[in-house]
Amino acid sequence: MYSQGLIGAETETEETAEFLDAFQSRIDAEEKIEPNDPMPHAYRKTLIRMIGQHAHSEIVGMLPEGNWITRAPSLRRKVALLAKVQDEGGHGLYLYSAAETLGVSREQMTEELLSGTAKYSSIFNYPTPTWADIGAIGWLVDGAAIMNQVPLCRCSYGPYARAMIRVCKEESFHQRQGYELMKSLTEGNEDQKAMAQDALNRWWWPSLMMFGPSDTASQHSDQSMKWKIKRFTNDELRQKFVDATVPQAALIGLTMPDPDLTWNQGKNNGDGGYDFGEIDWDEFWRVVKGHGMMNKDRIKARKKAWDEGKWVRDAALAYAAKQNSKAA
Ligand code: FAQ
Repeated sequence: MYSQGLIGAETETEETAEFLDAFQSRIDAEEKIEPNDPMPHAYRKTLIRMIGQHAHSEIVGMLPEGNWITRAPSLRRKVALLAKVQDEGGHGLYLYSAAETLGVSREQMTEELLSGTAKYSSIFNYPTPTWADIGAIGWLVDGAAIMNQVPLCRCSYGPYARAMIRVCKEESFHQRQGYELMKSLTEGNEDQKAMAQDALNRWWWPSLMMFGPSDTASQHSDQSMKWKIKRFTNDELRQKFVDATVPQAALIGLTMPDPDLTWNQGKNNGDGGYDFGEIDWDEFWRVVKGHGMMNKDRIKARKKAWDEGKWVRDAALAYAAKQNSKAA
């Protein structure tokens, strides 16, 4: 049972076969499920897990790029980077709000992130040692995020679907600024070109891992597809991302760090697509389980921000309590 008193807080609904069938019929009819609608406990739980992890990813995802705000090479780049990082913070806030409609509190979600019981995207556990990493994140990480999130605009849960519409518009701008940054580097001197290639080499495989385990290993995909939370499987989205991104690299003269990458006309029902090399799943699970290069730093930074923000939360609550007592 999640905290009562919040919008959408779970009430005891007996999950008879009739209730579950009626719920599935609404999903099949493409009706949106709204916070106060009855829903199976497992549907609510899946959404809290997924939206919560998504929110944490946006907030933790501010850190790798935030690392470069003070060192952006021009005012134009600094303004764009500042705006982008701020957008990611905004996405986190919409998503925490969307999760709260399911009856979980933001404090509870944050505690789960800080204690390691809630996950966030593996991608944000890689370091950003060079300026080209900012281009690679925009181009590849935001590019992968868009591929994953555009279908989420049609998610069966209304508040998540609606939050995704604005998020995707902003991610699209982020992707373009990243690609434009990479393009500028590839048009620069040999060192700048090498810096762009090195960033692509380091970010390519982790970007493919963002889509999650392969379909045979994914625990939640089948049920989430049935509930129309997910519209495509992890492998389907990963393939779409590879097919869209490989020509973009070629266009700016960069080489994908995958010797097994080959065009296969037989893929995608004859429309063609790329075969690509084996993902290092050991690395993926290591990072997901907290043993990536930056996991400890990321959680430490979030804990510091949470602890140092306590007085603000206390002051806001005290102010709200005072206003309420005046109104009563
Ligand atoms: N990292 O059964 P599945 C962004 C976990 S936002 C860590 O396939 P599911 C914006 C998964 O949670 C990026 N853990 O799970 C930005 C599950 O564990 P659990 C985030 C991962 O949910 C850009 C287990 O593995 N996007 O980048 C990962 O059906 C630039 C089994 O997996 C979202 O969250 C991973 N990569 O599919 C910000 C989008 N993959 O929970 C700043 C919404 C899987 O049972 C800068 N989420 N796991 O303990 C989704 O679409 C899905 O949740 C997936 C995973 C596709 C991520």
